[in-house]
Amino acid sequence: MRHNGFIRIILLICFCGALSLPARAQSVELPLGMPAPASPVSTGGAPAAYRLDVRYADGTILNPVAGRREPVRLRSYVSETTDADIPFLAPLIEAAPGETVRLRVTNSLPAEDPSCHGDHANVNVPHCFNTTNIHAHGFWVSPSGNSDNVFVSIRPGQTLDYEYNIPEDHPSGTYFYHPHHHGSTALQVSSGLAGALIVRGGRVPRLTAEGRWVRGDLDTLLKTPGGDAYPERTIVFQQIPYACRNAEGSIRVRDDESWWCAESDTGTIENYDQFGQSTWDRSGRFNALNGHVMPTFTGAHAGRVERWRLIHAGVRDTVRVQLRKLRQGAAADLPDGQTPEDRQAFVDANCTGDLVPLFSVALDGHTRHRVAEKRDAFLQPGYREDLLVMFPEPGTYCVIDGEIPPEESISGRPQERALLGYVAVGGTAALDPAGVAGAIQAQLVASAVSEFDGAVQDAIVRDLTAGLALSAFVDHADIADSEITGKQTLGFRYHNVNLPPDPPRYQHEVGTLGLDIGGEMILTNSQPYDPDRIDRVLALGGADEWTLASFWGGHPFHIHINPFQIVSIVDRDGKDVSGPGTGQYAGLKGVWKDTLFIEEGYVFKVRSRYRRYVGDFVLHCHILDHEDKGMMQNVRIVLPD
Ligand SMILES: [Cu+2]
Repeated sequence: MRHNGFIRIILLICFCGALSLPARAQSVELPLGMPAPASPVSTGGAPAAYRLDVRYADGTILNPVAGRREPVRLRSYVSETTDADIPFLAPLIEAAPGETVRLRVTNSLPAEDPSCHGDHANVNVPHCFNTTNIHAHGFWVSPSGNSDNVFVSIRPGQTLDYEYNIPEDHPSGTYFYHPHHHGSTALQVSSGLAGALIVRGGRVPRLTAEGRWVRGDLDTLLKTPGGDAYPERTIVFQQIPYACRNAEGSIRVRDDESWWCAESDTGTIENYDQFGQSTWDRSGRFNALNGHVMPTFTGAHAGRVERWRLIHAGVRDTVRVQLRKLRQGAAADLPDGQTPEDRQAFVDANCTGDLVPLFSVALDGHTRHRVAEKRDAFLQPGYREDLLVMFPEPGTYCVIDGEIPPEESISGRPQERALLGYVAVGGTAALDPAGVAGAIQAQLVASAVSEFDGAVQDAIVRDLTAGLALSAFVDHADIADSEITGKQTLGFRYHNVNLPPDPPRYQHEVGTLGLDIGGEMILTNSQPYDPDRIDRVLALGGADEWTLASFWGGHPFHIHINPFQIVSIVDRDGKDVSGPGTGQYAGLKGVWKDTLFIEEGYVFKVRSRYRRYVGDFVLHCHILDHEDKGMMQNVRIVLPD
């Protein structure tokens, strides 16, 4: 949010008392950079399961501007390993292809749920905030029964045992879980009900007699010559828009509409007035990384490859991860400036090193065709990205949320550069930053030589030497023109359905695409969600080409169960921006994903094949309050005929 100087002076005069600025807040050290793993427990004669208790829990979240940790009371997944200080970070769950993952989810939220009373004739008005369920985001499993079925309602006092039968041929990779009960999804996910879900695979790639790949898991390559997995950091990004309310129940706001909490307040998320286009900016909250605002990740060594698994588990901010070394002599302070511009000035003054190159190996859990060297990881809500990171020399590095132009951000507003945290890097290596790519390549080749034999080793080394190709590890075969059996079109919009002087009431819709008489693309059949309507019937065994567009604002498209392969992304000037280059879509051509930001005015083509699973599931916008308000469709996969 942009303030002029006058407003800033007023702010300082009016709110110094309320803010009570003490000494600079300290950064929390996170030695491993992983959420605590859940531990499976016996469930009374039944097979072991991970227990997740959905309940209110008290914790604190650092607000560097207020100079203190602010108390919060949020709906949380509580398990045996929950850290009492940060209960809103759900435990990490790991699984393997061929395994059955069991989650015993108990809803211990209060039965008395005022949001569930009254007339809910309109299902697209948020409601029933204490009713829940679970979605395994990105999992290729059955959408029915007690598998990845988002039509289930777990009401207060109820328990459901989920079972995900992960097929033998499920890709290994980075996924996440969160509630998906229409009407309360955004409120619950934003409260911290989201956790990392990692599938680890040990399938070694093989070559057929004809010289074709039987693909293996990238995990089998990302090992040191000693056979240990590269050191890992799994970083869950959360945006928890807690608010404090006055006696009348309104959010405490300053004259400029920014939010504040009194020292005796406890922040909560109890209403959809905490979600909206400008609310994240006005909230003054900060991204939490594994439950902590601006933590310092430790344990890194210069010249050593790490695997970072980034998970965007928030709903209201676009995050553009960049790494730069902290200026020599600067302290790793937490910026506590009153405005985003003040805090950006801190980043610009202190995080002055060159951008550390990042090497992207997977998106949304799916291994890329080749390693992509880049300078930022652009994370929209629901995205995951796996990176190889090598710090060229020891020292402290800033983790930065880079500047974002309005059309590329889900808020539709410009975002200033912000500090997300630090990494403390030890060791003695001193690489020229331009030499990092060569060092990563050498490490991967050494890993291949150590892990694989014979013709497989030769082919993988050849691949890595030729532009870091990963052909032996790509999970899905490309969808060729000849495989396409049909077409789907989809458009998002929201629009004001009340005329002045009524307050704006926005209707959130999904439709199909058509052409007007002038040949311009238009939205057709656009409607808000109807739980009783099946919007699309798809044939098992088929493969469709989808054309996607947005007609007001940008919206992250997410579809459950089957991922899609990106064919082209054409900008407003008619240029395909999914090839090599810079920007959030660079290098996406041919990549598999399950969530994709549909920027307004662009045309997206993706392909998806419908394999193995029949049943009903959903597609929707991953700005989850848009989903709760109707930007969702029911999809059914049936046997042909
Ligand atoms: Cu949306």
